[in-house]
Amino acid sequence: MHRIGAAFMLLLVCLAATAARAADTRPNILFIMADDHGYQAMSCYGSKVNQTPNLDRIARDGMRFDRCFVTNSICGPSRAVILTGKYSHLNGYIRNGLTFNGEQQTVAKLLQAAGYQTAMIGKWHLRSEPTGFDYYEILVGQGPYYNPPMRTREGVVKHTGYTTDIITEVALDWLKKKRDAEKPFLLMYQHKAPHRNWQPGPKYLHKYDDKKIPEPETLFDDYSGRGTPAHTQEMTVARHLSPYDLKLVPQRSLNKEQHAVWDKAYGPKNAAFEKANLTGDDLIRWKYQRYAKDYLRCIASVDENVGRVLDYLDDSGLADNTVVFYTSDQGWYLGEHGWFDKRWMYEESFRTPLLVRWPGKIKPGSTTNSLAMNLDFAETFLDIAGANIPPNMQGASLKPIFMGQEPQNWRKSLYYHYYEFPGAHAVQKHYGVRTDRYKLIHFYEVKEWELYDLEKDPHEMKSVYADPQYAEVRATLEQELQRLRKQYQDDGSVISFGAQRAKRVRRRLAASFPPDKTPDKTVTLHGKGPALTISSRQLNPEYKPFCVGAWCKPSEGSGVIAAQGGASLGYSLYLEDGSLCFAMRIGGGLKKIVGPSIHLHKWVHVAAVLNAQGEARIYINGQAVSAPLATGFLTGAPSDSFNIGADAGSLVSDYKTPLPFHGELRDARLYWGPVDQKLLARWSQL
Ligand SMILES: [Ca+2]
Ligand SMILES: [Ca+2]
Repeated sequence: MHRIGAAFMLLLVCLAATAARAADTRPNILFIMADDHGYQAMSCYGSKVNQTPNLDRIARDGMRFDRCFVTNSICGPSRAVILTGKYSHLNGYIRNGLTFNGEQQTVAKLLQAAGYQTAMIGKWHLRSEPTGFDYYEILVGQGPYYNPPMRTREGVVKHTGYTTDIITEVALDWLKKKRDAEKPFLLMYQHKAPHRNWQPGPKYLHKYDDKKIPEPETLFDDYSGRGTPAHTQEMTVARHLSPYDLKLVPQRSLNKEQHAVWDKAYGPKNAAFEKANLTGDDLIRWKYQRYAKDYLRCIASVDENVGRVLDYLDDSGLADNTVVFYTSDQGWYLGEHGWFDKRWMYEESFRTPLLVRWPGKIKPGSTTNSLAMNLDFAETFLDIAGANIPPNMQGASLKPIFMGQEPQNWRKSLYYHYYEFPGAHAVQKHYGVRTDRYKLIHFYEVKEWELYDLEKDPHEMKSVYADPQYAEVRATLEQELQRLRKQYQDDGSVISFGAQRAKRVRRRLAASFPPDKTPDKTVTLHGKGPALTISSRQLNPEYKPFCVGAWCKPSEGSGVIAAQGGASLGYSLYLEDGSLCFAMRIGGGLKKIVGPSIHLHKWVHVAAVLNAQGEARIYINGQAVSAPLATGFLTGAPSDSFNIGADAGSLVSDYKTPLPFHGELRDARLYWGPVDQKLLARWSQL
C-alpha cells in the first residue's frame, strides 16, 4: 500500500509540474514580406525570368494563393492595411509620406494581449514609432541597400554590409537569442528589396551578366486600348528610369570598399553601353535588360536569405509549429505595359504573391483560386493564435482556405482604392471592383471609366467600357461597386478613426500674426508673398480640429489670408474674386467652401473652423456664413509650411498662383482644438 501511495504521489507531483510549466503550444507566425516583389519573378508562380528555389520551398511544402490582392497598391498603405485589417480610409494611412497612427488597434497589439511575443524587423516605412511590438529593429524611412542604420527602442544601431543580409541576421539573432522561448511569437521579417533603385548585393553583381531576360509581351504597349491615365503616368522603362536607377552614375550609401567592387561590376557594363550608342526600341530594350537584371539580382538575395531562415527553423525544430507566410507589400511591373512601379488596379500591381506553409495543416503543394486580400492577414494571424477577431476589422481569416474549405459566404468581388495623386509616377486616383472575370475601374478625378474582360483579355489591353455588348456587365459591376463602397464604409459615411483622436485635442493658440503679440498692430501686404512662414513640423495640424482667422482690409478681391500645406494635404483661407473661401486638401482630394463676397477697403473679421466632428465652416464677423461641410481631418503633417498672406510652394486649392494678399491684416490667429462661438465673438469685436 505504502509503495502504491508513493508512486501515486509522485505521479501527482509530476502532473502538477507539467501543468505549471506547460509550454504554450500555439503556433508561431513568421511573416516574411518583400517590398515590390511581383509574382512574375518567382519560379513557383511560373516565372519566365528567374529561379527562387527557397521561396519555392514554401510553396512546395504549403499553399500558393493565385488570387491574392491588395486594397491600395503602394508601400506604406499596404503595411497599414496588414497591421490593422482595415482599408486605408479607416486606418488613416491612405498614401506614402504620412505618419501611421500607432495609437489605433493593430494585430501586433492584439496578439501581444493574447500572450504572443511580437517583433518587427526590417522595413517599417510608417514613420511613427512601432507600437505593439516587444522588439523592433527597423530601417529608417525607405532605408538604403547598403550599410543601413536601424532604429530600435534604445536608439539607432549602425550596420555595415548588404541590407537584405543584415535584416536576416537581425531576425535570426532575435529568434536565437532575444525572444522568450516559452511564448509563441509573431515575427514580421520585412525586406527592403527589391524596391527601387535595385542595388544588388556584392554576391550577385554578375548574376545574369551573360543572360538575356525574356521581355514581357506587353513591353511596347501603346495604351491605345485605355483612357487618359495610362497615357499621363510617369513610370515607363522608356522614359522614366533615371541614370541613377540604371547605375550609370555612382551610387549613394556604399562605402569605399563597396564602391570598388561596384566599379569592377558596372564599369565594364557602362563602357559597353556607351560604345553601343543605342536609340529607339533598342535603347528601351537595353534599359529593360539593365533594370530587370538588377531587380532579379536583388530578389536572388531575398531568396537566399529566406532560405537561411527556413534552414534555421528546420535545424532548431521550430519549423513544425511555425506558420510561414511569404508575400510582398504589393505586385509590380517587370516591364509589363512598358512599366516599372505599381499603384494601378491593373493585374500586375493589384495582385501580390502569397505563399503559406503550415506543417500538418496545409496540404503540401496545394494552390487556391479563392479571392484573398492583404486585408485578411491580421484576421488570419489572430485565427491561427486562437484569439478573437474584432468585428471592426474588414477582412476575414484565410484559415479555412488553408484547409481547402472556402466558407460559403466568401467574397466574390474585390474592392480597391488608390489615392496618391498628385504624387510620384503620376497615377490618377481610382477605385474599382474586380470579380472572377471582370474589372471595372473609375478614375474619379478625371471622370473616366475602364472595364476589362479578364477572360478574353488577360493582359487588360482594351477597355470594353463603351462596348454595348458589355452594357449589362457594366451595370451589374457598377451596382457591385456601390455595394462594396458602402460595405467598406468608403462612401463618405465614416470620416475615419481620426475623429476619436481629434476629440482629445485641447484648445490652444498655435500661431499668431504679427508674431510679437501685438493684436492691434496692422501690417500692410503688397502682394509680395508670405508675411509669415512656420514649418509644418513645428506646427503639425494632423488630426486636429482648428480655427484660423484674421482681421483683414483687402485692396484686391483675391488673396490668401492663411494657408498650410499644399496639393496633398493642407487647408487655405482665402479670397477669390471677392468671395471668402476655405479649402481642405486631404490625400490630394479637395473640398472647398465658397462663401459670400466681402467689401474691399473695409475691415472685416474672417475665420474658418474645423470642428471636432471633422466639419468645416466659415465665419464673417463672428457669424457663420456657410453650412458645415464634412471634410475630415488632415491625415498627416503637410510637407509645406504654414503661411500668412500667400500659399507658398505647393498650392492647397485650385487657384493657379500662390495668390498673395493685397491689403492690411491684423490679429491673425491659428488655434488647435475646438473653438466656440464665444471666442469668435470676442475676437471679431473691434
Ligand atoms: Ca512596395
Ligand atoms: Ca503651400
